[in-house]
Amino acid sequence: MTELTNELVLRMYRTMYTIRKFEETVSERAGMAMIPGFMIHLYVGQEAVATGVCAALREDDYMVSTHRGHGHLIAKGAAPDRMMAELQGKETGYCRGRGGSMHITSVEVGGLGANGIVGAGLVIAPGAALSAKLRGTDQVTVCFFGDGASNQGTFHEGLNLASLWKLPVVFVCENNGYGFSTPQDKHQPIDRISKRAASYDMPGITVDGNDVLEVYLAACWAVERARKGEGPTLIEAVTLRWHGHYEDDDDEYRSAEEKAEFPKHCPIERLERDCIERGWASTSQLERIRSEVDKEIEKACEFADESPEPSPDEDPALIFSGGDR
Ligand SMILES: Cc1ncc(C[n+]2csc(CCOP(=O)(O)OP(=O)(O)O)c2C)c(N)n1
Ligand SMILES: [Mg+2]
Repeated sequence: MTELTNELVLRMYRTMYTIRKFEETVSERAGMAMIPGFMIHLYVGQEAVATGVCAALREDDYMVSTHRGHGHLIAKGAAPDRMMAELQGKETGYCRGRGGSMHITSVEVGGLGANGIVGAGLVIAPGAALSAKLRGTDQVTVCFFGDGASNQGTFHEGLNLASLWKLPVVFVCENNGYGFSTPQDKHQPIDRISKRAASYDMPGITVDGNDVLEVYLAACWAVERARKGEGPTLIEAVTLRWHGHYEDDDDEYRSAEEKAEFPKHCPIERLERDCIERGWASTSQLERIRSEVDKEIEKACEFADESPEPSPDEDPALIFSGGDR
């Protein structure tokens, strides 16, 4: 699983670029009022975290997401066309247009839901892991959450119980340095969130969240521990959120100088450099992947645009029960 083959590295490159392209397209479409809902939180800049972590998972493993969840779901295997349709509120979307950006879910790929409640996933993930344990499967649950969420009471509840019961969870804190407009040093007294693992008697590690290979290797280690019944791990992935907290955020709490630094840490360009330097892929191979993805996202937009709106007459109870009440 841990072995870095050319095929795996290129798959991760494709995933990161797909997330970037999807999110940039969503940003454009949000600007054109094509995405209903009042807050769209984008994952641009953080692609290496979801990609590296989900590459370490099996298809039947679970993943619990956040309000910034598009990248998580794509990395877990969701199709961009059904995702775009969901964000545009169309009947062909993953939740038939009723979930939208902040509640998009695809159980078929192991996604247990994006969530508008900060920190909610920290108590959902141990539940999913407990279910796997009781059913005697070796499925692992990954729980993504932010630095802001690490101050919620659910952080304590989730990590405490998961450790006590040795549940197969990998807690992945995406430390992008901000909880909305509040910088990390104004919302918690520590620098490294991974330090908190010690009080739950679980391993805590900090990785460079802009380096997909480092994220992947750490995730493989944590997933393997969880699968073997050795319990949870806390991984802190230090990363950067390039866009505002949400698409209409004026983002004035960050200086122009600070924002100008972001592209220098681009996880996609970083992997491109690694690929060339280590001979994993040529420039033209990478270009081909990018143009294939560009076409895929174009098609996803066409699919979403041409899909029907949900009918307001339909019984909501039928929708939420999957139609077989
Ligand atoms: C329980 C709860 N409190 C507050 C909010 C409002 N809110 C939405 S996102 C957010 C910041 C979350 O920061 P972080 O966990 O670091 O995630 P990031 O947005 O940086 O990805 C806040 C306070 C909320 N949605 N839910
Ligand atoms: Mg944050």
